[in-house]
Amino acid sequence: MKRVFSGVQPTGNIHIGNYLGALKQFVELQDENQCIYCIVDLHSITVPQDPRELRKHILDVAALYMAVGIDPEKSIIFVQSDVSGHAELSWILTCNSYTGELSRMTQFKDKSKGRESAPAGLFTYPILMAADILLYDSDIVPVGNDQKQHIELCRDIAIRVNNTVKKTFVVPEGRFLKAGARIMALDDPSSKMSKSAENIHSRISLLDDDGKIKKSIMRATTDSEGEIRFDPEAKPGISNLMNIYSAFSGESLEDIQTSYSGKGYGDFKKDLVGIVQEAMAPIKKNFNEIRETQELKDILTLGAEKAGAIAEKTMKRVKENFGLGF
Ligand code: ATP
Ligand code: LTN
Repeated sequence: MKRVFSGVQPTGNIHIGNYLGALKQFVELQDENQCIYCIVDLHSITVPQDPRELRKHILDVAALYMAVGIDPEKSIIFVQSDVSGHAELSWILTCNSYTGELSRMTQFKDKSKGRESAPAGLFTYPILMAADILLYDSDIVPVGNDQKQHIELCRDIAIRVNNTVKKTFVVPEGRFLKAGARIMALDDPSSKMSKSAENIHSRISLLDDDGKIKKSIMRATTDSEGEIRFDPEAKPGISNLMNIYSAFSGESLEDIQTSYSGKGYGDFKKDLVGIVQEAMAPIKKNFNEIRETQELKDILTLGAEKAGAIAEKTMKRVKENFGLGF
């Protein structure tokens, strides 16, 4: 059995980009692997958070994990700050990382753009992510395309430690889905769909009601050509919508193109509204059933115990290999 690890930040409303890029894979992988899914609250404080909102979002993500189909009987679900090994290993890896490689991370460059000085946590964020992954001897890391560079860095750090200190870490691999790996903003197909964008119609959150889903899709940016054809370069708006259609329906892009030949964007969008509404309905129902229960907190407590036991073993090995302690 392979070990799978991934995480989502509790920073806002999880959207269909997060779902199609990451969460959908989490569910698919859990039958044949040992899966560990984390709510990465330590990552979220790289930017200022309101403490009350943060606590709320942590439970929201936990409930959404379960609402999309992650089964706590099969997978471990836990909160990052509940296992101290993440922060501990992160420091050890920081001492084996270089400012040069961190400076090349495009996410850091984007998030620190225009600032004279950026929070140090934003800079070292990928090291904490590497610690998350390496702490569990993970083989596979399911994520969206935007995390490719971070996974590469994690591999580089693992290989470096294995070569220069002692063979300590499993070198993991990223896993990316074809159709959902990079869902773009509905109002601006040149930037990725994001939790933090100001315009709420740029994204569809998993808990949006049917009216909001309809509004966001019907006003999504397309082009003046009116032809439903997959061409991300020339027609990024409709291509993004086709990707979403394909990821939710399971139909190939070619089949979608054929079945909508001669039809207009209005018809296509109306059908997409139905598909997305139908996919979101059970998620919302499941979420509402679990979100306010004690069971949810119990699952996180048990998850932290299970994750903590694995992490402890790794930390013992790491400390021994580095000569830390006595
Ligand atoms: P956002 O930018 O929306 O705030 P994020 O990338 O900062 O999200 P997370 O919430 O931790 O951070 O992302 C969780 C998972 O969702 C990651 O695997 C990430 O790659 C994936 N993901 C985020 N946005 C998209 C997107 N637009 N398309 C596909 N996958 C995405
Ligand atoms: N950086 C990731 C979230 C994340 C993660 C991880 C993903 C933190 N630690 C470990 C996979 C494995 C993001 O999506 N922004």
